[in-house]
Amino acid sequence: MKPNQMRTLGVILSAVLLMLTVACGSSGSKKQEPAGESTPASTTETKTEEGDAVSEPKIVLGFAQVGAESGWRTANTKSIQDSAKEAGIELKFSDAQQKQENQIKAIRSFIQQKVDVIAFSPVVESGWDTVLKEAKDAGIPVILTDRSVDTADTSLYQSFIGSDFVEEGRSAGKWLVDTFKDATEQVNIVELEGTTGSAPANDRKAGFNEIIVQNPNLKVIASQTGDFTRAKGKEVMQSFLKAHKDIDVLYAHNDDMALGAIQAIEAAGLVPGKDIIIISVDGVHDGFVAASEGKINFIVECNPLLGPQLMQAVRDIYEGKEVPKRIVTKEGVFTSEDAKRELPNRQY
Ligand code: GYE
Repeated sequence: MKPNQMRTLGVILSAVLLMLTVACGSSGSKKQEPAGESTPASTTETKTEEGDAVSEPKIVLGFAQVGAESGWRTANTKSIQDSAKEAGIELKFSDAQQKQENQIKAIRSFIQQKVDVIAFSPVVESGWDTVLKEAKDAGIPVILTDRSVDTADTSLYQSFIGSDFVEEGRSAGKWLVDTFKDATEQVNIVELEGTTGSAPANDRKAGFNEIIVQNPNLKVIASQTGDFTRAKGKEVMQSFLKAHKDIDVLYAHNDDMALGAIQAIEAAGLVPGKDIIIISVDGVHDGFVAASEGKINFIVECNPLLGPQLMQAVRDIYEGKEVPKRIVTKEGVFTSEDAKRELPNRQY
């Protein structure tokens, strides 16, 4: 039999089996439950030792992404899509456009579709208990990626894979304390915060503040959200520049806001990286370019390539293996000099 005839036969056999399963009213094991939605697209064709083609059910992962607000997010989405493909996992992907209500809707729809595993990067920290309980009651395991949730009941998720944002804030603060260790006058800092209520905004602020108190000259004179976007970063920096004539340092919770702010600083006739020292977090390509040009003085890396670790955890959970409750991503820090050297090696 030719391979395509074989495939057709496989599909027909699957359909017959499916009808039988439905007719018998079998609810069976977890893998049989979503049978009503099984299509040839959700099976992987493998060959037995004799060379016969057999269809295996594919793991179905529902992923509710935050949005497409930054270069970091674009790299993160690509990593998840590429690794799902590589791992042979069927990905149902939803983009919440930075809105919690959209993420909740997406998670509810994944529950209805009876996906095998749900993963998401919560746009804000609080307000997840109800929908997570719905997933738990439906027997669908949940993995948090990138950002965590604020809940007293940690049984609502299996694992959290992502960076330590408090540590990132501390790294930014340490570099600043060191850079201004000989300052004799007040150093005026403005802060562009990430999305209000999000874990990286809360934690990067907290970690930074925890460290800069070591030097009483370091003072945050203004702090406002730029929602992790370039456009907002530019807009808020413009208003900072209007309100304060003596800004020494900008601390931006991500590269995109720093890049927007750089446009505002240049438009005001100032030199980014010299007249105003700039620190940001992420280390995406455009941030690295700005750092290698001396416009950003210090970048704390936050690795967006979480896809491979996520797919591994999805598979492990599906197969009933134990996964660590917390998986921390490894990352570094870069000065302008480091950025110049490292730029050709960056993957995103
Ligand atoms: O730093 C920012 C993105 O959650 C770590 O979200 C992520 C942050 C990242 O929009 O650029």
